[in-house]
Amino acid sequence: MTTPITKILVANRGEIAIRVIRACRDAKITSVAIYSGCDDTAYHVRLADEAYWVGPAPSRDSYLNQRRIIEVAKISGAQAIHPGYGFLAENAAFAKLCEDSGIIFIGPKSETIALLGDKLEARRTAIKAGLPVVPGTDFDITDMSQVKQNAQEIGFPILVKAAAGGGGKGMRVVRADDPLEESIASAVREAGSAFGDGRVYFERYLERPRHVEIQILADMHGNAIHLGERECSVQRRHQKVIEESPSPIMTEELRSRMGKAAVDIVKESGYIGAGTVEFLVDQDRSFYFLEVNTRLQVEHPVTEMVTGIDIVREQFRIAEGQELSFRQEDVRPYGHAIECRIYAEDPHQDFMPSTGTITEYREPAGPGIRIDSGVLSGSEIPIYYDPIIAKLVIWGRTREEAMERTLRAVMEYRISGVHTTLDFACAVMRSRGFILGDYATDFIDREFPKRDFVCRDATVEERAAIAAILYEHLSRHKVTTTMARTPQDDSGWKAYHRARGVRRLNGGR
Ligand code: MV4
Repeated sequence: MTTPITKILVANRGEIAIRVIRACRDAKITSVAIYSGCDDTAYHVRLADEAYWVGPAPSRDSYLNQRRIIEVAKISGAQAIHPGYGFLAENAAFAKLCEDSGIIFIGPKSETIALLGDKLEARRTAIKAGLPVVPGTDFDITDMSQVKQNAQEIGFPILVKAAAGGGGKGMRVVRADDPLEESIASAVREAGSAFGDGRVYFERYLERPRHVEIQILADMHGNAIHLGERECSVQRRHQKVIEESPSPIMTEELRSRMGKAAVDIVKESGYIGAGTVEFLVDQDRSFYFLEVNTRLQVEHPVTEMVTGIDIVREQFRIAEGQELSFRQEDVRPYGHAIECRIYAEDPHQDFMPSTGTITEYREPAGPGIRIDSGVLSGSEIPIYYDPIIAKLVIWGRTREEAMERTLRAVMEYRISGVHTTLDFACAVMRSRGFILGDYATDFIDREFPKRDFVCRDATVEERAAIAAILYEHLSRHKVTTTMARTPQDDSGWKAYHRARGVRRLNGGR
């Protein structure tokens, strides 16, 4: 039984709202945007077929305003809601509200979101499905008299995780000589105040793992397949910064074992939709289940670039009740993709958020380049939301080609008015660890302990501006140089070209 979807409400903003609106247009589905008080001229609003105001700028009044969003879906006649990522994407109560209102939530069933959102339940489900898990407890630690014995059985260092946590929230490393009971008690208190749920469990702490995740798709007819992996070890405070596929450590054999494990937990949990199964991979390439993300992820384009599959389009098909349009054997990754997340943050100031107006915005282009961006020249970066500006996604036949193109694209990218993480992406592409593919979750601390990210080379225009200023300075101070002012020449460009002239005539760059 299929329900054709002709109109979708996109309950998000920025680049991901635009990504989903584009998929709607490709599928000939009418798109409905929602926007907050500070987003009335935002690009996602302009691109959608219709747009509705949902509340003032703060998220909880607008993009998290569940009742109002359901009301807009009803008023506009949208049969389905796509939540994007963040905001309401993994909110089981919202998925339930959609189900109860007769609106299709484009994502797994509310009960699946609730099950897998509890990290301890997810771990139990993984164990039941036969996935490898890090040695640890499959129950929450409430009985303090058992703590010591549990910890000793697992072996130090242990990692205390909050059942209600996830994505790195509510974790604490406890080493052999730390005061055990006190550490647990304070982890429980922290989890209680952060999540309203103080349940914690133990895992052995792996010291330098890689973070590798498997994209999966499952339909309502019992078909479940995987689309290979994404390597996400370049992270900063549990925020991914650069992702790539294939993982530099992947082999055909490991991929097929990890892919099977991902499909196994999907089947065990009755999962329907697109999702991601996260794993830690040890130095000896042993892999362990971590958690399941029940949403479309920021980094999904990396997989789209190597598989040629439009994951959002597949989400629509699954939500309509159609069967997946291909089988596991039809998925054949080709080439290599790298994603750089471009944030409005200053990498030279500890990644401090940088808000304001984008005064100049120019994207790179060329072979293998895809940019999912949420801004235009003149766009404001508000303080209220995730500061992602764009995702630069690069494809090449080989990892080397993808890295070369990434570096070239980063150099070409021009964003003025706010600080961005472009310099950081450049530094990563030039780093030893990344070039060799030899990196783990401690990459940033190991490679850049002093946070001394090498800047991009100045672009041609920037060099011309520098030359013009230097030229002006030298002429005012009557310094005689080869760039001294001549009567008919008041252009920095000419000075710049003259300074480079000899090499140019010789055919150099
Ligand atoms: C771990 C771990 C080491 N050992 N679990 C962080 C995010 C959350 N999904 C789980 N995380 C980790 N779990 C065990 N048993 C190390 C991390 C971890 C991490 C994982 C992926 C990417 C970056 C990370 C950075 C610090 C810690």
